[in-house]
Amino acid sequence: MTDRDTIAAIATAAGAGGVGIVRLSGPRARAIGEAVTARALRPRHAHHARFLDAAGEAIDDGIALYFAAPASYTGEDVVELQGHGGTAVLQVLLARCRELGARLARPGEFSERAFLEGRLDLAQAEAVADLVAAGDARAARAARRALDGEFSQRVEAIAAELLAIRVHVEAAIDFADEPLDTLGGAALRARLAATGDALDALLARAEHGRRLRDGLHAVIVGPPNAGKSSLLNALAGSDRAIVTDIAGTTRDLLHEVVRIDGVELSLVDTAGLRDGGDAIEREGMRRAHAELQRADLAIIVLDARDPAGGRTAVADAIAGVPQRVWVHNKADLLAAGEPASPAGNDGAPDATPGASDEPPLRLSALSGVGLDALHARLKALAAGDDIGEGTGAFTARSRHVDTLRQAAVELAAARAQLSHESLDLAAEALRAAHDALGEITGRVRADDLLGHIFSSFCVGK
Ligand SMILES: Nc1nc2c(ncn2[C@@H]2O[C@H](COP(=O)(O)OP(=O)(O)OP(=O)(O)O)[C@@H](O)[C@H]2O)c(=O)[nH]1
Ligand SMILES: [Mg+2]
Repeated sequence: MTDRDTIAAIATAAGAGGVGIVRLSGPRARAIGEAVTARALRPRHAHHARFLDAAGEAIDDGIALYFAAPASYTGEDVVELQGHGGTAVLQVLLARCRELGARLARPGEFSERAFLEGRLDLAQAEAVADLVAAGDARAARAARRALDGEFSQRVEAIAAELLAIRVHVEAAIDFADEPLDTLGGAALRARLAATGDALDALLARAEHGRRLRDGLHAVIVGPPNAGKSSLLNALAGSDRAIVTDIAGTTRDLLHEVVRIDGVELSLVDTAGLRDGGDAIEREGMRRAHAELQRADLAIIVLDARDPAGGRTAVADAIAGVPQRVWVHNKADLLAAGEPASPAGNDGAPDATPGASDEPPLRLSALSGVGLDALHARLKALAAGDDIGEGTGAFTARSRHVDTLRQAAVELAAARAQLSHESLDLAAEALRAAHDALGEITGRVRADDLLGHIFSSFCVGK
């Protein structure tokens, strides 16, 4: 890539630090590094040097490293100047590199070049950003696995299988007079079914990976006055939400990120759901419904003294939410030993949604009694006990989940077409599924995808 320019950026975080790094990549990286240090740079050798300005005055002194293409992060010539980690000194050093012909790198441009040079595929490059941004050790481990290619390899394995199936189907089209079964149709269908299963399994793991990356998105819902805002405050450990005894206090959505033993959870408090209310309250309820559409988890808060009463108000709203935790709040108001509601009505929620949910947790947001059990349940859900650490969880993004889903839809279509002997349509659906998988690793590139992905990176990465 001789027409590429040379980019430079401060690679370390802003602010004072022990060490600060200016990183260069591109055809002139070595020449610029040698001009700054006034010495020849050997590949993979630590040179102690003074970093000089145009007048030959020392800006700083430190270590210069040179990685010759293609054995570098970007696959191009890379130079790292490691000096003292002060904002001003690094800015001066960076300015000197620009004087010598380097251009300021855009966010993510080093990783973008690594992708373009074939050092990383797209999912791996995204994992670099996810590793940098990981908020807890689990997310960091999972991003590391994605960066190591665990996710990409699985995607590519399914893509390779699809390619083989496509070849078979395309070949069969040329023998359109023959029924497919004389051309190995049964084996082909079985192979397609197995690939579909593998894709579904990968989709489930990618879903899990997306939760690891983004944290579980939990929405607190329930009838007015049940104590939703009180529960948000109790989980957040601070008075974030306004709490009053007036039904209809909360009108807007309130977002709060909480950590439970290092596991991240994004919580949203919502307006109580009921019939009627004024215009503002109705808008609040509309927002609550909309937020539930993208929730991983609904935390349904009911008054322990009358849980059945509130349940119907929320039944429709939570129907599409994948997971639910039922909370019977205000347990402190129950007389000692009193069942939470008339006998027989306090077991697992009876409404159709959630028939398989765990039994409700009885607690008091006010006193904190019973919160431990809720913490434990939320932590288990956020950590995704369904897929244990041992099986090698990896991070994934919504983009990956959506694309895998799209591939699964196309694959299902291909299976249906194949059973109707519509080989042309089956081939078309298979191609679409194959292309969708290619978008994950970047083998197939949508035009604006790269810019969109890399612009969210840090500068210098
Ligand atoms: N005794 C008792 N009172 C509680 C408990 N939780 C909340 N409350 C009280 O119940 C009232 C309503 O609490 P909120 O947290 O505002 O209820 P909400 O569900 O957010 O209500 P809306 O925003 O109006 O939908 C307040 O007076 C709280 O102090 C609890 O566990 N025990
Ligand atoms: Mg409220």
